[in-house]
Amino acid sequence: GIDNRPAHAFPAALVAALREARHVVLLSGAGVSAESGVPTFRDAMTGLWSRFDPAELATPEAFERDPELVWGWYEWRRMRALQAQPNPAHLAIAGMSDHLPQLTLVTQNVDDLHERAGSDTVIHLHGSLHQPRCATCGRSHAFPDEMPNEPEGGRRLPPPRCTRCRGLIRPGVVWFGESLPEGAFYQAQEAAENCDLLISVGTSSLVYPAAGLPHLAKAHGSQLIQINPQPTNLDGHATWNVVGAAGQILPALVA
Ligand code: BV8
Ligand code: ZN
Repeated sequence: GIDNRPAHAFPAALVAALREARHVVLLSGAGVSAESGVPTFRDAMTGLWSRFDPAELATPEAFERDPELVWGWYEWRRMRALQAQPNPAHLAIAGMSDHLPQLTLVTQNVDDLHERAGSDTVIHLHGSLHQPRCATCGRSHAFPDEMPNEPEGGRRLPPPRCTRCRGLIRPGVVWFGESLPEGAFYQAQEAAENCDLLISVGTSSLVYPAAGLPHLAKAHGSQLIQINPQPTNLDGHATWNVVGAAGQILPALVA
């Protein structure tokens, strides 16, 4: 018959840990959306954007100083996310909640590909490209249906104005120096403290306080699986490092 063993042979102890886990936390980063064609955060500076440092643009100061440049960058990223489709990693994660006693999905990503893959409860630690709001009064803003006119080469785009107070509309993401949505981060911490397995997928583990969650889980006795094609700061802390792409590894892991 056809050999239907997963392409990737995982350590038996890892497979057992996943099978026996009561509560799994999965922490996803931009690497999970990479195979959907959404540039990872540190690769989001391709083409004309490459002359900018993402950490420079993803700040309230940058928006204050040049709202049209920052809005143009986010509209380009939103357009890329709208054009993208969930990949096998997102689909495998959506399927995990069906056969695990408890899965808490925590993402650093600002796209909605987990939701579009069928994950129904997604904790967004860094907000969303799809929930813009007024920078002055906080009122949420509805995007027009049609695709953003892609600022092909990173053209400046004037942000829309709030219909209530005429303030500038800003992206619904958490910028560097801004605090994370309290409820989301509290829920993520709770889950990390109570899980018995945390799977960190597709993140460079550089941005805090999100990057602290795997350490918090370990400090509370959880085991830690990292899935990433590259080495990260988490390597020395993971119980298992699975080197590979999320879209290859996750479907094999949950097969
Ligand atoms: C806060 C939204 C204070 C915007 C983002 C010095 C030391 C420590 C901390 C700090 C410091 N100086 C400043 C800080 C704090 C700062 C921080 O951590 N800075 C870092 C850079 C040092 N943190 C903050 O400012 C946070 N806020 O601390 O507030 C405060 C406290 C109390 C009260 C008030 C204020 C806010 C952080 C949130 C910033 N916003 N995103 C936007 O997206 O534009 S973070 C940004 O980076 C991304 O959104 C993403 O969420 C995050 C992490 O990126 P990754 O997801 O890891 O993506 P990356 O590209 O880095 O890596 C991709 C990985 O995937 C790679 O490892 C790659 O190998 C892998 N990969 C590639 N392909 C695949 C793959 N993996 C699997 N499969 C594949 N196919
Ligand atoms: Zn307003």
